[in-house]
Amino acid sequence: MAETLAITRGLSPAFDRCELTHLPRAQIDVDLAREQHRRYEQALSRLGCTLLRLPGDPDLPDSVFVEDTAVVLDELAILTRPGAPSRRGESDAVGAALTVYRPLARMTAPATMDGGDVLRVGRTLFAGLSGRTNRAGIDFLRDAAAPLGYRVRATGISGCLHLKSAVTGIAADAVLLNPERVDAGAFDGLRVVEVDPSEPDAANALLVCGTVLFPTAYPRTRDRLLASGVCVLGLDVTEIAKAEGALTCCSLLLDPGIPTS
Ligand code: CIR
Repeated sequence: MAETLAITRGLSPAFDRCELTHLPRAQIDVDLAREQHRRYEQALSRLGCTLLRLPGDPDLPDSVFVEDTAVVLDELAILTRPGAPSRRGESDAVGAALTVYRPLARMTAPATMDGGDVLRVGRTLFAGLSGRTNRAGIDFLRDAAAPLGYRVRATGISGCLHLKSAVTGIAADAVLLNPERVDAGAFDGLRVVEVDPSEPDAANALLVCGTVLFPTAYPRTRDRLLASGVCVLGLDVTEIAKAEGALTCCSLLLDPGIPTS
């Protein structure tokens, strides 16, 4: 089986000054958030990932959310230009780590994109048009990825931060989604599991080596996942959720074995 490298980044001491868009600011227990993040990393290791852990940056409150800084394909990594200006300094450290494993392309203005807006299913990249990712960002992604054989599909979302707040992959041929946030019709041909209507934030799950990491806060949707035959591992991420973060945002997963040229 292919090896999986998980790039993560430690929690910034300034984590409680994170960006917030859809949530009111609630007091974050930063020590507990750090412990929850440690358990997340531990779960990735246990599931077979090799961890590459970058240090958190005291000047970059959201730097733990490495997913947003890059879109990693088999052939290329695209360093994004995050939609929130406060996050644009995050890409350099991630780029320095990724350059060992992939050729890099760097997104330039006026394009903006958060990696949380890009969902890969096979050779299709669903790209969320959001408050963080603009049309120019999606065009940049298409220009970089289409010559490599990827199809890029702009996908509308509503009422949430990123595409992956609305839909994530739970198997090679299946997605978990909230139909209030994204049109299920966009995922034609895939098996769709819907979140329980009482758990609108439950669409972010992280598929790692055949197991789905999933927040313990959403038991009804977990039961739907189990009923659909998915193997689920629960994680408590309440403090990370207060920063509008979820499971996919805290890592970049890649096959380190794919050659750089
Ligand atoms: C932000 O607003 O940018 C951070 N507080 C949360 C980013 C979460 N990232 C993700 O879901 N991919």
